[in-house]
Amino acid sequence: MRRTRWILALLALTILLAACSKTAPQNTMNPAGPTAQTEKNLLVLVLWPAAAVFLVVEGGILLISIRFRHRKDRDRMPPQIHGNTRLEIGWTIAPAIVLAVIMVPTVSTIWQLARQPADAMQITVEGYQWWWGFRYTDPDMAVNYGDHDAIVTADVMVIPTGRTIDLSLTSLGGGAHSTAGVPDHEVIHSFWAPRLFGKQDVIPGETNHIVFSADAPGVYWGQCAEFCGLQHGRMKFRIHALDEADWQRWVANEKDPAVAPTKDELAQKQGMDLFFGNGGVGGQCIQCHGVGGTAASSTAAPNLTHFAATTHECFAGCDFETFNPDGTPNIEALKAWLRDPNAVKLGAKMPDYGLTEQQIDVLVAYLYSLK
Ligand code: HEC
Ligand SMILES: [Cu+2]
Repeated sequence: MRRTRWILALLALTILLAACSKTAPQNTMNPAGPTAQTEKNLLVLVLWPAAAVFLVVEGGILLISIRFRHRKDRDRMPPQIHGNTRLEIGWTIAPAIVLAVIMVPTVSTIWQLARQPADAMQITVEGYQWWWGFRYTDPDMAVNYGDHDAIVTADVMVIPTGRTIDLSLTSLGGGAHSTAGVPDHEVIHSFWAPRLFGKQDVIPGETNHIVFSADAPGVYWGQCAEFCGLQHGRMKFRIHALDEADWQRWVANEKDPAVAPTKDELAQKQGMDLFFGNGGVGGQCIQCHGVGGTAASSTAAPNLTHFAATTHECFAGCDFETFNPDGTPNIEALKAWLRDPNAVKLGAKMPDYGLTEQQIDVLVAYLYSLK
């Protein structure tokens, strides 16, 4: 009995102390932009009345159960009261008033957050099983090659600090698994970066919106918040807010096509040949992956045009770091991914191609040349 009590107390303490984590990149209580701030204000506003109600109700239960508990010298039943009109009217009206008052800031916040300013920057967020894609659809974000399509990234959404951004959220099929033109794996996700904005559902065939901005440069973490299958828990992303100069540099780089390796960069060149199936070997990669400025234009999997750009910190649903802490390529992580995606992320919609170590080496060299 004593032991159980100790174990329970320790468990409770562990849960409590977990709340003290210093590295809490997904802390709603630490907003980093106006949308998250507005949502937090409302949360806190409702929290206090809720806390008061909690104390009164739970305190009342505790008080009554202690005060009227069974004692040896007492009759089994204390006197029973039935029906008290004044009390009943009271506890019906009081909560109604509390709810009516709370409704005023709640409804006005809903309207406020639903506003879509005309001058906001437009980014389409695409939810796949199990990674996020980002499409920059403003005319001035078109790439400067081919058909001048939008800049597309995966895993990390890069934004300019202080600019209002209007996200259009859609759910799309993962992998090249469309059957007779009907995409598979279109499921409901939810987009959530707690320090920047609250959750919003991502529904096939619908377009939901989040309007937000980031106050300061930095990296803000987020993840899928609606169960969407096996790897839902590892469907993460990051939002990287850059200052104006870095943002301009990033945009200029993203607008350029992927740089093709020269003859002298032998490993990279061999990797590229394998990727595209030049010379008859390989070529599976381009069934799903797009590389800007080349014949690879599929949108079924993460776009790899600037896979090795420094802002592309993480890959495959941000499960793996693209770079080591010292900034060098995280070659081991990418090798493990190419050896067998399902071994490191069970269920991933990228098959194992039984690549040899030599093939993996040259593919890694090619992918890390895509800056
Ligand atoms: C059948 C479609 C398909 C094919 C073919 C395919 N991939 Fe993938 N690939 C995916 C999907 C889907 C993901 C994302 C999976 C996830 O995160 O759950 C992915 C992720 C990746 C990533 C991480 C990208 C990022 O930025 O997150 C790399 C790198 C990659 N694949 C390389 C390759 C290479 C190299 C080949 C050829 C050997 C290849 N892929 C063939 C579907 C495919
Ligand atoms: Cu999801």
